[in-house]
Amino acid sequence: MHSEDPFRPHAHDPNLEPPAGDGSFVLRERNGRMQTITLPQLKQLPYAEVADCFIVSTGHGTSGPFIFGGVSIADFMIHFGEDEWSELEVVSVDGFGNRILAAEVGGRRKRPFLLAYTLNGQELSREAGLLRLIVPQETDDALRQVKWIGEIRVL
Ligand SMILES: Nc1nc2c(c(=O)[nH]1)N[C@H]1C(S)=C(S)[C@@H](COP(=O)(O)O)O[C@H]1N2
Ligand SMILES: [Mo]
Repeated sequence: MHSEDPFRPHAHDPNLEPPAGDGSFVLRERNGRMQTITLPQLKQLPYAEVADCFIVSTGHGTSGPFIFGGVSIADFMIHFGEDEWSELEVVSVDGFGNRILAAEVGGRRKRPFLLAYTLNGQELSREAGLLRLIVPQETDDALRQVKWIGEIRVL
């Protein structure tokens, strides 16, 4: 992990050596409690798909359209009993991160923010991030599309 602020990435180069891991991550709750959540656990939660997603990079072009599938951030937070959160930090194991505000994911969204573990109906490969934050609305520099999620902090 590098030492820069994960919320202010300095480089847009793709990570050519995907970090180790099996897709599990740590949820740090508002009360400070930590729990490890595995991909099989996530697969028990309601599944949602969002089509026509693009990964838009200033540095290396646009890819897509993709259908990403997984659990919506809203369902995930409800399931884990965190109903009074205001902000999440989603941080990858390679030190890349993004913040999500509750107001962005509230209500019933047609194109929900996802903890995605499928791409076009197949499991996400390690190269593609294993478990990845998908923000369908982001169409500029892909800084919100966090691959290899390692920790989610509830604030
Ligand atoms: N964990 C992690 N996620 C990341 C990055 C990264 O370096 N590490 N780079 C971001 C940037 S800048 C881009 S352009 C996209 C690239 O996604 P792709 O590999 O699907 O093209 O991933 C985003 N998510
Ligand atoms: Mo990027």
